[in-house]
Amino acid sequence: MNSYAKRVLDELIRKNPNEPEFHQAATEILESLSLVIDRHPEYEKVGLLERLVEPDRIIMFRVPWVDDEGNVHVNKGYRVQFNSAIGPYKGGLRFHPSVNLSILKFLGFEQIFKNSLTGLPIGGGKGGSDFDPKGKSDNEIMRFCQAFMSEMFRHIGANTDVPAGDIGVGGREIGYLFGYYKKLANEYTGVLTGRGIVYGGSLVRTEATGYGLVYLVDEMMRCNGHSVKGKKVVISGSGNVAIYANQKITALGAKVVAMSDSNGYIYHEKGIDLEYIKQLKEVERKRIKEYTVKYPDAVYTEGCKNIWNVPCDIALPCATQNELDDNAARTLIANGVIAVGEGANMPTTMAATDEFLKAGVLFAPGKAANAGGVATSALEMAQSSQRIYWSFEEVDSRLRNIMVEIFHNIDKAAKEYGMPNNFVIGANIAGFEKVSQAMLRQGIV
Ligand code: NDP
Ligand code: 2IT
Repeated sequence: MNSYAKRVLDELIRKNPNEPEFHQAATEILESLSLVIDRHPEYEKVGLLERLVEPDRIIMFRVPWVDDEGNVHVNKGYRVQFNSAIGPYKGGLRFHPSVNLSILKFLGFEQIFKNSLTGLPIGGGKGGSDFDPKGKSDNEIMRFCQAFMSEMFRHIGANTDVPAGDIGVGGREIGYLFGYYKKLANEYTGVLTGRGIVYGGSLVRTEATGYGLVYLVDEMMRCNGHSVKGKKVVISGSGNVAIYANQKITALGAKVVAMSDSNGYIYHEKGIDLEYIKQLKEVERKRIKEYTVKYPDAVYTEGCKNIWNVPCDIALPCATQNELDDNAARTLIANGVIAVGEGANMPTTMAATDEFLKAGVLFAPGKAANAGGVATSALEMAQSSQRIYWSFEEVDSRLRNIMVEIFHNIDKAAKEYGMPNNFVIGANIAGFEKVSQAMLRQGIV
């Protein structure tokens, strides 16, 4: 690693102990950027990396709310405003009991480079809460969202910071959050994305991350002499990203044979019935285990990590960070996997990523592969500012073009730096380019 990058990483680890996910994301990115830093000694003179790894600000707050029985609960709320060099802070909100500062800093840091890769003017941020939406009534969800927004509203704005969804935050939550923001701020602006179509949202935003993932994987495979058509696919997760990745890759002629939730996974040799998954997960909010009630020929296995034992040509991890380790990677490789596309953020451990790269598996890293969600959020912002709506076809075709362009940009960067087909390095370098230039020109801020 370049000595300046190494010093910044060592300092980061020393100053931010107990943040393993943030260390992991920073290590991968700073290692990749070493190649660029070697060519640009001027970055060190202006402390560019020190400023890049330190968030602009972190907002932490108490979220008190009352459940249906009248009991008072207190959760932690966060917004990490990481970098605004190329646009207002932009990134999702995650509601999950595992949420802590380390996870939100890793997500916010990744978001800077992802958002830059989209080619659109958006900075990097992330937020959320350790609140667990599972098993809560709609009224409890609404009260929690209102309590969360009653603090967050003073820190966000259509030109300042524009949150969206992530794990545990979908259309229902965005609706409650937006309603309360509007009431507190007394303004109707595009302050959140992922809004419902009837109150200012964009068509395709719901499908965007999953569709975008498949557009990028399809292009990566095509450029390397393969096709998605006829391939066997395993997708982890059964949330927003997983569902629409399944829908698009199935439409392109592939067969999805396994999906999961945090309890376990289902294997259905005939191909997963996605409409039934949508009914179970989006409408009834049930466990994936229930799939076997309608399809007794499908097999349910307890424990989500073992989903990677299912042989496949394409693996799409779409659940959460570090869900695919080096053991799983070796199993997938032994079973002949051709391509891996990260729908989730950092689902593959560093050791697993190394296994894929060593084996010559086509590996699309999350900050490129799942950028379709935030890219379509930026298209939602553009429509909101102009107070117009684009058709489904218009947004979908822009999304597809953006994903194809991202693939070619990361491919080009990888080649330029002598690392062909290493899209991890390609994505980190291509994402850094615009942000670093913007930071240089804006002075020491
Ligand atoms: P959802 O909440 O809609 O779905 C999450 C899915 O992942 C569920 O099936 C959930 O299972 C599973 N899951 C969550 N946590 C864990 C865990 N600790 N172990 C195993 N499985 C888990 O979230 P999304 O689909 O929106 O997000 C999935 C991933 O994609 C995340 O990494 C997110 O950051 C990333 N992403 C999302 C984007 C978006 O636009 N939504 C954009 C880009 C990336 P269960 O129901 O049991 O909890
Ligand atoms: O990780 C991500 O890119 C998201 N959760 C989507 C963020 C957004 O602002 O649409």
